[in-house]
Amino acid sequence: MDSPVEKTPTSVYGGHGDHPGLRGSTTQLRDIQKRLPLRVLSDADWLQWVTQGYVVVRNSVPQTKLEAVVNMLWEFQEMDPNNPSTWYQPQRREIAMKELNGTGMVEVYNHQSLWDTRQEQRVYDAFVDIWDREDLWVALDRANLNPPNAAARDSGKVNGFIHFDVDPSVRPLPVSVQGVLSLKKQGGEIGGFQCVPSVFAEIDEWWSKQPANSNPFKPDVSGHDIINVELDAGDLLIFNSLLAHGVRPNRSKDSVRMAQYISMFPADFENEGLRQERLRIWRDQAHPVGDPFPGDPREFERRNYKRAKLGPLGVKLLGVEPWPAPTQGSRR
Ligand SMILES: O=C(O)CCC(=O)C(=O)O
Ligand SMILES: [Fe+2]
Repeated sequence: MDSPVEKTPTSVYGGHGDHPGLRGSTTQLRDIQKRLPLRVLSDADWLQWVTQGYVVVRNSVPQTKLEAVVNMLWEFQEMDPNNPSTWYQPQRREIAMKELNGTGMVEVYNHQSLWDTRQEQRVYDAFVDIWDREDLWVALDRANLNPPNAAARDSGKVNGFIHFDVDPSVRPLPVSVQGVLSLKKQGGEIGGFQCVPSVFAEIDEWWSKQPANSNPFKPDVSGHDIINVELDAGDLLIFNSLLAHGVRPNRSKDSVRMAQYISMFPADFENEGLRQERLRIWRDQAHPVGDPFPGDPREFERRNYKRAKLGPLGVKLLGVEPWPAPTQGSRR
C-alpha cells in the first residue's frame, strides 16, 4: 500500500472492501508448508482451513472480556438490552459499501474492550498458526450488533448478501484473512456469518466460468450451498478472504447477533505512512478510511472513552514497536 489513506477507488464496481493482507506474496495461505508448530489449531482444524477456507477456534476469549465488549456495544449504540423498543434506531451514516447497510455494523474501533480481545494470547496464537509467522499487525476493525429483523422473519428470507472484501479476479490471487469473534450464540434463526466453501475450493475454475464484466466483489454463487456457521460466545471464526461470505439476517424473535471483527496480517513496520495512519486511528480514537467504514458522526468514542492502553503484545500488534528479528524456523 503506497499511501496510508489510499481509498479503494469507488470503481465501476461501486463501493467495495480492500482488506489488508500480505502484499506481493504469491504463496497462497492454503499452500503454506508449516514450519512453526501449531499452537491452537489441531491437524483437523488445519485440514478444514485449507479445504473449506475457514476454521473455528472455540473459547478463544474468556467470558469477562466478551462481556466487556457486549456492554460497550449496547452503550455505544445507545440501546437498552432489556428494552427491544430501543433496538431499532436509524443507521447514523450511509455505508458506501452498500451491502453492509442495515446489517448492524457498529462504528467503534478503539475501545479498551476491543483491544483486550485483540491482545488475547489465544487469538494471536491462532493467527500465528494461520500465517506461520509471528510478526503480525491487527486490523483496526469494528463490531456488529444485529437485532431481530421482523421483515426477514415474516418474508421467510433466509440468506443475506454474499461478497468478497478482496478482488478474486486479480492474479496472483490476494493473500488475506479475516475473522469474526462471536460475542453471543449465533446460527440458526439468529443468522450471522454465512459463506460458500464450495466456491473457495475451486476459485480459479469458478472465476474462469463467470461471464465477462462480472463484478468480482459481488459473486454469483447460484448452484452453491451457502453455509451459516453455528458459533457460541467466545468462538473465533477465521476465514480466508477468498471465501465468499456475508451476513445472514437475524430471523429470531428476540436474540441479538453480536460479534467483533478481529483479523491479523503480516506487520509492515517499514511502511511509515501506513504505520502512522494506524497510530493516528488508535491515538485519536478515529475510524479507518475506506468504503466499508463510514465512521460515527457523534464521535462517541473520542468523546466518551479513554484512549485504549496497550500491553506488550498490543504495542507490536498496532505498530508502536517493531517485532524482534525472526526466530529460527520462522518464515521471515
Ligand atoms: O458479520 C459477518 O459475519 C461478516 C461480515 C463481513 O462481511 C466481513 O466481516 O467482512
Ligand atoms: Fe466481508
